[in-house]
Amino acid sequence: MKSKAVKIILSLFVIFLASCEPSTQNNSLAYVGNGKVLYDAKCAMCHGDSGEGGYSHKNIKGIGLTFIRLGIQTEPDMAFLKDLTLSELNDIKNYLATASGESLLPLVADIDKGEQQFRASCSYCHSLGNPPIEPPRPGPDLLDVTTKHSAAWIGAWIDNPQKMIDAGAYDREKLAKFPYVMQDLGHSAVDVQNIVAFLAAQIEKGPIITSAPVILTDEQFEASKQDYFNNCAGCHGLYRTGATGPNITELRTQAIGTDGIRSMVTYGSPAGMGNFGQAGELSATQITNLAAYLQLPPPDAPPLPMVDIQASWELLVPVDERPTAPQHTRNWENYTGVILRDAGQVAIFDGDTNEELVKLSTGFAVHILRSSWNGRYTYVIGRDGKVTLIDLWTPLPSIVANVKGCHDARSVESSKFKGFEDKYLIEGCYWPPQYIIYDGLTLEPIQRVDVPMDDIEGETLIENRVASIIASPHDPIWVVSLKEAGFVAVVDYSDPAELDFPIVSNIATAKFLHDGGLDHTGSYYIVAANANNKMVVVDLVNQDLEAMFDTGLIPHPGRGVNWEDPEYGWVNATSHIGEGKVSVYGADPINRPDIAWQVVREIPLPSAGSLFIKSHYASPWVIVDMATSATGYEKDICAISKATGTLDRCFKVASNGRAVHIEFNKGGSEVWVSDWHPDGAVIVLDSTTLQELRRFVNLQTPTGKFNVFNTAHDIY
Ligand code: DHE
Repeated sequence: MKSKAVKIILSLFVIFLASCEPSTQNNSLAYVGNGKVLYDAKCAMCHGDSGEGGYSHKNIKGIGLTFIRLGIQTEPDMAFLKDLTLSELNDIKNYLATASGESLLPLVADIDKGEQQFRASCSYCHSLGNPPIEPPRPGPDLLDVTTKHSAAWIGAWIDNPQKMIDAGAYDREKLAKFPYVMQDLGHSAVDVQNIVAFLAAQIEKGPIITSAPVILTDEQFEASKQDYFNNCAGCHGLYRTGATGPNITELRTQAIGTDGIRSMVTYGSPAGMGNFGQAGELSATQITNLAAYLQLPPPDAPPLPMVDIQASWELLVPVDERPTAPQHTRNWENYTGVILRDAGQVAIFDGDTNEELVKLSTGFAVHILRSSWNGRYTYVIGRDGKVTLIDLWTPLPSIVANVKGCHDARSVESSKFKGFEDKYLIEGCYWPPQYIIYDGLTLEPIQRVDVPMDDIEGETLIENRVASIIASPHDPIWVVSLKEAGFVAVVDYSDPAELDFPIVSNIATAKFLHDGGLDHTGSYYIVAANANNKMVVVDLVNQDLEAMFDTGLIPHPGRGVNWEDPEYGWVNATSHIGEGKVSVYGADPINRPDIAWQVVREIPLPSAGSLFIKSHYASPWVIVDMATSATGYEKDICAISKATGTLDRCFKVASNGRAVHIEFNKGGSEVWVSDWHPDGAVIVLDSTTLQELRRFVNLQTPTGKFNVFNTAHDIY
């Protein structure tokens, strides 16, 4: 009875609206064209490409203006269209009168398949009536979502979140409450429809019960341990307490649940987590096993005592058998070492002749290269803690020594202060919590030092990783970032008689220190405390904390970048993993104290997921990657104009994989970018026009690139 009355009122309303229809209804092609543009932008997500039904299952081809207006008045999910003018609605109507196309969506959805899809792809970000977790899931609970929105709207949102936001179909105030916009996971329309049907059916059943973890055999446990070490430990810690990524100790992973872990590892997140499943880096079985492994307590990690480090040392060419001058006429200062990560190799290119000179086998999953003080030697550090010493003066670059001081490592640096050039080398370990000092020319182990296990708040740590290390140009010291502790340790190498290479002071800064480099004068070490969204500035002259300031979500500068901004003088900058933004900050406390260590420009990027930013004084551009973008920009780089401080352009450079890490040639006329893929390449661009000059192909997983001169002289 009640519904009949409603229908009568609606009919009267329709008649009323019809009487208000504009008298002129233009059917010309121009109007149809405009109508199509409007329809595509505002309506196609719910009603299908040509009004054939889409997720709404209502064929609206040939619909009258009156009914369009009625829908806007009565359907809450269409209310966002109320700002369209009558003439715009008329254009849409005219387009729908001509549109053709058939719906491919089945009328009946498969709820069971929808449940599988929900578990596999939605269940980290969204609970379904389950208790909240800490830190909270990034998206809302969805148990009652189908009572708040129509199936058409939910389908359209899952299928195309960005288009829905652009259309104004998602309430912006509500959207701002979430840390990031849901990514398009690439579901087919049928999958989307199934998920929506599952959500509607679940209301009656109540909270979803998460899948139980699989029981791992000893072999599977060991394989998952290795998968965790290779793919996860760097960000989450060997003991999983979190750093660049969040805490994933077993209490939290059990609360996230098997489905949630699987969905996160498969699809990643716009906040920086890699999409290991989607990218084909881990198989579905590996991910399922990893989800079980992560819900068990972490196994204890082994020590690496000095006796084992000494046993690993190999001196292949003693110093007195090495050349005293280059044994070739090449411009070795313009060599560039390219890391071939998964091959465990470094390829060395002659930047003058564009020849690949050698591929040398080094440590597993090689991480970075550092140059000796004048560049003659290259030090290579593998994630397996193996340090390799390469001599560039032999006819072709060759390995002269190697040693392993850690089970897991990311950084190495030689002594560079006058009088100590390359006398010593420090290797910082992710595990065990120690650093090792070697003879800089032979890699003979000299000293192993445990790092302190207290953080800046006085808490005792189970893991304290050595992150970036820089040799100060002002004193015989290295500054060493202690990640979990939040201290920048000062290691003195001036007292070789004692051979104990102690930490002489611990500068309290912020926890989760990661990567950093020098300012343009070499007087400040600027490092990201990335999980704290801060940059930390250490004064190398006074050896104390100069400043700390917020930039954005998970700053990740690499060694950073410095240039002279026309308005703000010398500046430095960082991009971010967690948001699409470059923060430029004043870095000249002498001439511009008013803005020193303050963010002066925030330059939006089209995507989060940036890992590196770099320039060269000879280039007009600051170049930034978005290598871990989960929103389709992982193959692109962006160029920021130094002259205007604005984003000039972003463009695709990588063909097969992710565009990652930027390096310039010695003179700064070329930019080198890696296409990070098993069938990868290094793409070389003109550093002014940004046109492609050449590419070095057939490179397995190229990542970091280090020009000898630029690395030795901190040009970035
Ligand atoms: Fe790196 C620098 C740690 C992932 C390529 N990386 C650094 C530094 C640290 C670090 C501490 C600074 C060293 C220094 O300057 O002394 N990196 C870590 C991690 O913990 C993390 C997040 C996860 C992991 O498992 O290792 C990680 N890094 C990566 C990658 O996935 C990259 C892109 C490719 C790879 O090696 O797997 C990568 N990191 C690099 C590169 C640098 C680097 C190329 C040096 C940048 C420079 O220009 O100096």
